[in-house]
Amino acid sequence: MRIDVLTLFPEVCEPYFAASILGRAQTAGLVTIRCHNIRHYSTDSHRKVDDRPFGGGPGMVLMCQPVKDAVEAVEQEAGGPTTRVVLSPRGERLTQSIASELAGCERLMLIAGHYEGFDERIFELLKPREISVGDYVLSGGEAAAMVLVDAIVRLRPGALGDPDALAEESFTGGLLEYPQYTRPREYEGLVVPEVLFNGDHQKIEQWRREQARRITQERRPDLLDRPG
Ligand code: 9D3
Repeated sequence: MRIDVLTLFPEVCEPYFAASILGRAQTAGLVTIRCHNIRHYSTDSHRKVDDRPFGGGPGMVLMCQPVKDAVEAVEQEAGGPTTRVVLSPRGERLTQSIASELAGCERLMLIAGHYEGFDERIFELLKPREISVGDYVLSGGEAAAMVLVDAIVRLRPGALGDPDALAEESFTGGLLEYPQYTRPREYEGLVVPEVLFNGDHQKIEQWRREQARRITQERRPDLLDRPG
């Protein structure tokens, strides 16, 4: 899988993609992630990428030219058409099911703006999917792109060190995590539940399922109402 990220701040995204699971997935050849500076594609003599909105109003608007040219140049480089995604507060809210769908793409292009909207014609020309990472305001799409890449890459076969981890996730699908403990057995008078020591793995599984259901009921009853 190849993921290209178009952004005004590639230097912010690159170290994130180089670390931990994403870095290892790249070293292992499971995924290639490339960041590209939209500014490099501006044909303006001052490398301008945004301008004031027609009709007035606050903020700046990302111009069509640098974005359109960047997408076309990078698609050439990537070896063909890509599934295009613009990170935008007005997009559909990211879910595990959307991440899973995008993890099935062989070529992905993520486009992030920074504290500004896109010229609407970018959407008409590029026909991207628009994705938001939640109902709060970020100062740019970079953090959202990092979230999306992370959610996607860990779903690719081999990306997680332990193949049981993904299976466990889909098995307990939709529930919040059960309580976990590690050494020591007692800390500041707080003891680890006895059931975890009796060696009865069926009992342990049952306890964990009950706990996961209880915590989900308490904190996110909405998760129990729907599948996935
Ligand atoms: C209508 C005024 N603002 C919309 C809430 C303008 C605006 C603010 C901040 C436009 C873009 C941004 C930067 N945010 C993103 O690019 C973004 C985002 C977000 O802010 N929240 C959740 N998901 C995302 S994905 C991209």
